[in-house]
Amino acid sequence: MLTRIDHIGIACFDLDRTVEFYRATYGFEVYHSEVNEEQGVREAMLRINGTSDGGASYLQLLEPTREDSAVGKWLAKNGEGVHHIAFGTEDVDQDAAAVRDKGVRVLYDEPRTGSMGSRITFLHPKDCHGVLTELVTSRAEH
Ligand code: CMX
Ligand code: CO
Repeated sequence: MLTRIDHIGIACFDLDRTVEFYRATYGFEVYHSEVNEEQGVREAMLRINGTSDGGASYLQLLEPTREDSAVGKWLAKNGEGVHHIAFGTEDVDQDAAAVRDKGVRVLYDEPRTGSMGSRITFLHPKDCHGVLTELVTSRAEH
């Protein structure tokens, strides 16, 4: 069951400058940062609030590490902005299977590693009314 908005993924050209914008404008601090080479991103997670399922909601700021990555390609085409939305679940395998059964393309056969050791998969934006959609189970949940 999807129980929260885990994060909003925001593509940017310069992670440090974008982090500084969110800090100076809203007072949001970096909760965690990492490079995910498989996804081709350098990212910063800004924790916005805790949620009733024991998880939390974040902004995920994303700078591409290479031009041919998903975020790199998207930035070249669209410029900066909202790249994807991620729903949190305690069981990404089960929810991905359920969505696949409804005819939505799930991009990975098995979930891959996301922020902070989470397990993630993606639904094709063309099957989701134009929204690239991620499903995520955070490490604490499995
Ligand atoms: N939101 C909405 N639509 C998108 C999109 C996005 N983020 N990215 C691509 N599209 C659309 C394109 O506009 C294009 O539409 P048109 O054909 O109408 O022009 C279509 O999807 C195909 O796009 P593309 O530029 O040819 O890109 P690809 O098909 O090579 O890749 C996708 C698209 C979704 C398969 C790829 O971005 C992907 O695998 N994404 C999942 C991984 C990811 O995004 N990782 C980064 C985040 C990591 C994290 O969250 O931890
Ligand atoms: Co994400």
